[in-house]
Amino acid sequence: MEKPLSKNELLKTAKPDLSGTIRETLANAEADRFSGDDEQFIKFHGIYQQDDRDKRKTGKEYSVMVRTRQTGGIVPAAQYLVYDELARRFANGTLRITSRQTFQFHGVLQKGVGPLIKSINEALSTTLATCGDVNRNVTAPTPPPTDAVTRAIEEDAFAVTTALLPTATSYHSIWVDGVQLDLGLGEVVRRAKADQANPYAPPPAEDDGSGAPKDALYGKTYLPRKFKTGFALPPNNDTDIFTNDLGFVAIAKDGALVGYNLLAGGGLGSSHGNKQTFPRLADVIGFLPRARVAEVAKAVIAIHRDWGDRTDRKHARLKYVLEEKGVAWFRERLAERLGAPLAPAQPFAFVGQGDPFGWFRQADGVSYLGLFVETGRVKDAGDYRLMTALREIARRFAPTFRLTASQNLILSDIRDADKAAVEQVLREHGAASVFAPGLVRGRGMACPALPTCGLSLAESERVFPRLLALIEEGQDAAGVGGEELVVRMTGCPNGCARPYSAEVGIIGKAPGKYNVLLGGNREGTRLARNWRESVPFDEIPVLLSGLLARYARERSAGQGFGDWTDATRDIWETAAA
Ligand code: SRM
Ligand code: SF4
Repeated sequence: MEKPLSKNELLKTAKPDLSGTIRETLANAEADRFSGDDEQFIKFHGIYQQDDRDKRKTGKEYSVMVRTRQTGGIVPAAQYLVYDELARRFANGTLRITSRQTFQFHGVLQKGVGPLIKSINEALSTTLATCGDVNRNVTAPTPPPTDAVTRAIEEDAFAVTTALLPTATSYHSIWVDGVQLDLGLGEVVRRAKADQANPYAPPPAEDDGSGAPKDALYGKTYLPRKFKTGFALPPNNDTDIFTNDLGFVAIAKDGALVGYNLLAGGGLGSSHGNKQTFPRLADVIGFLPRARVAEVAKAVIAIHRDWGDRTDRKHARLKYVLEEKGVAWFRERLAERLGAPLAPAQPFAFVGQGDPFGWFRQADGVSYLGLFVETGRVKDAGDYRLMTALREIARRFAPTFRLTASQNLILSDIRDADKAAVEQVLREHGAASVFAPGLVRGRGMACPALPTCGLSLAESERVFPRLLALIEEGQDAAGVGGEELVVRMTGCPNGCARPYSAEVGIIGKAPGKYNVLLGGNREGTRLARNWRESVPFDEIPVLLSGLLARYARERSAGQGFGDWTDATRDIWETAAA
């Protein structure tokens, strides 16, 4: 007997324009939240219904999280200034850089969501399809382009973004068209616009004569599940490319970008105790010339659309299609859509991942500055006033903001003559810690978890700085202080900060308890695996200190901690005992 479609499939079928009853809820001055079904529709509009989990004992306080789209993490200074204003006016006063190079606004009350989204569009971005069963933000290497190859990758990332945007006609009619706003943001928004077109304008809906608008790529029921696309330029795997559903690894020759190796079928989410769900790294499928990048991206999306599991959302990602049907099958389906098979993949190698910190030359007389942003949270807290400092820098020096896939920030296009003044602004605002975080804090990532994430089982962002400080102490005691160590933490096994591709992954199991994963590598090309389960938070640094001491004694020259743990047999035998 055929399995029934999942509830979300029925919702999409009933309302392919994804409008639900969002309009009605917005018009109801009494409503403090979106209804059950609308909680699914609003995701396609870049919105998640949340409540403050710290306050649940005294009743639910509803708000939403809103996610923007920033291809390759690029945010012009004028757009940043709009976001900064919106965060303070409508959200919780912070901006959260995400692990996919976007910004999230947390704590937005029902009344603020309309003005917030309208203003994001006015500032030439969008929240369309940053969540939901569609292609999400397209990631790309963060450093600003410095040559023909890096410029071409940036162009292609935007081309793929445009090619994969859904039509979703209700988005613009609900949030943008005809919505009158006077937020007093006039000058800020005018500068963001500067008569340019929005790079995230969706494609026109196809008219199939039935009267109902149809999306040429996504059809009426979109994809079976979320879909993630990224670009990487070896040797730095800063976008963690193997964890994407669709990855393009740039292949350059003689200073020119000749094309991409196609990767497909990566994804990390899993559920505790459900063996049908698991993290998976993408397979290398073949090589394509640069000119075909958008066409190939659409073909891969179409395979997910047509073959992904629409009966079980926990089994609906493209990774399960690849796992079950195999790479040869996938190559055949792709060849059918493209008219011919792809050429064999070209050799490539990653040697590491992570962001640059400090000053780097970009062009004659122009530099960029890599900044460490602890757990991606741009905020003012006590003497640390990063949010105010970045506002002043945006106003005075107008750099391009570039959000990294490790939740950090690059400010590019800074004139050499302004370097000292930019640095001074950060120091005067108590943010000197942004310059040289070291190779543990600078490589670390944690997901938001409590109090905003409805799925979290344990703390993450709020306890991560303490955990890393203790791990650094363990490194110092072992005599390996200052060495690179990629530690990532999440409040549940969904893996939003990609702990499965870290050297040390810490994954929430229950309040105060975590699974500890070891054996991933710095290049992000090997998955970490479960080492110990349900470890109390305070015991994690103690256990790791013991391992670090052994690592310092036993490692071979140049061997990273992840490689050493992967190869050290008795660690895994003890774990199994
Ligand atoms: Fe994620 C769901 C936050 C990157 C896998 N993710 C969520 C939600 C929206 C919770 C929810 O559904 O109610 C989280 C909102 C928390 C909050 O309060 O902000 C959330 N995910 C995040 C962010 C903000 C984490 C961060 O520390 O930066 C990242 C936003 C990225 C963006 O800008 O688009 C984020 N999420 C990821 C990644 C990493 C990546 O894409 O590189 C993953 C693992 C890769 C993957 O997709 O397999 C990831 N998030 C998930 C999953 C598991 C999906 C699965 O296949 O099982 C969920 C749950 C779901 O979809 O049902 C989820
Ligand atoms: Fe929430 Fe889990 Fe994602 Fe963390 S990993 S943000 S707890 S869904």
